[in-house]
Amino acid sequence: MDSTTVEKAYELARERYAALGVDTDKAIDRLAKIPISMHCWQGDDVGGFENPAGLTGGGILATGNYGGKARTPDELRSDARKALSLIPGRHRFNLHAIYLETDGQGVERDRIEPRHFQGWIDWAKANRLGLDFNPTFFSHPKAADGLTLSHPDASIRKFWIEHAKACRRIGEAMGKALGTPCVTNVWIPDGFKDITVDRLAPRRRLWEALDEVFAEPLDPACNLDAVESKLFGIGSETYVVGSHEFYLGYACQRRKLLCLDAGHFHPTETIADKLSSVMLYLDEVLLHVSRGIRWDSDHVVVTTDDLRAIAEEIVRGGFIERVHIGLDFFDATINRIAAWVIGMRAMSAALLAALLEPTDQLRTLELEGDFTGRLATIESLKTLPLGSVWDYYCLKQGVPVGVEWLAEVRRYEADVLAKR
Ligand code: RNT
Ligand code: ZN
Repeated sequence: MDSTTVEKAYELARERYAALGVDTDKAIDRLAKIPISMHCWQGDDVGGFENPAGLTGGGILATGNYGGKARTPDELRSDARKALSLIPGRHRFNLHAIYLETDGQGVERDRIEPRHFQGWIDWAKANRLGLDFNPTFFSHPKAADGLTLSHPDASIRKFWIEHAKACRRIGEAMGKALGTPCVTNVWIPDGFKDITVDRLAPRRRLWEALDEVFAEPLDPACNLDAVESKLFGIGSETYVVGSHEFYLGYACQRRKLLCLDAGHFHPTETIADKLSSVMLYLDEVLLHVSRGIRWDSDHVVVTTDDLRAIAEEIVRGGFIERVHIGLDFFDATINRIAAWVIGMRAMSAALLAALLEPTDQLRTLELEGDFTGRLATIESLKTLPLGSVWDYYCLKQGVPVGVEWLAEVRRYEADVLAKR
């Protein structure tokens, strides 16, 4: 797209929004400062580098066999860099413990150290990225029962507690090295497939295990702890130990970040509505922006009403500084770099749409009880020239406009991915 066309369209859009009292220049400046944490696991179907066989032992499942997935840390870094070069803004990268680098040595998960992530830290520093982190409680023989931190066997619990403690220290090291706090997020797959008699004991065990995990105080300037709930999983359809109520209570009681994953609730339940409630009780939250389809919680993020609503709630509530936005999906049926670009760009564009809303005007209508005016105005906003502002933002950020980024992904696919 030639830049004059983009600029001309932007000038008109700017006037259109100005008439509603919205400053488009301000909106794009604000947007440029909102980091989104791009998850490493879209790049290799949650395989990691611990085990050459990739994903084992259940707990999480990626479907599809699209060619060219990253097989080594260097390949994953190269793919992620390619994706980030096509996404406007300055972002973060979100790692799982299984993405460690050990020079071929087997290192058990309760023994991992910051040095196993030095390659990632150096890469993040060179690329001016913040890092976020996750202990990996799946794809492991000690998770084969479908239970980890809530396992009735104390020695298995202990193993996972030590893993989580090691991960917090790694998160701390990442945050310290990069000068921006690492959000270390705990998600466990624990649950039961069928009718569960004692729903209390596993939760009590999880509660106690978490207290051990978090016993060591860490500087919040380096590491922030988050806990993530889920409604059900494949193989844990009847009972999930770490339910929403469980972690909401835990996060409030222990002052942790609550992680809300968009795919982890009933299909008509949206995390957008939860923000204004949980933010009354919590200092900060983590979002796993995802897209649930039937039983799958992890389709590539695209522009849906739900995504728009999440962004609106973040902006309307004044929560930009208190909400850590991360993506969480994995689709192995399409080009993995494209999946990243599509999701990251959709999240950014949704934030832009929210920043361009004449919220005060809508609030006034609502306060005055003019619900007719509220609905009519909201509807009219939907056809405003958001795309012209978005294109201009991409141009200013030096990334391709429209779907032009896809040509670059295809080039990379032919030159690099096809040779793997
Ligand atoms: C699983 C959770 C979790 C994972 C990642 C890989 O249902 O959403 O966040 O997707 O940790
Ligand atoms: Zn998640």
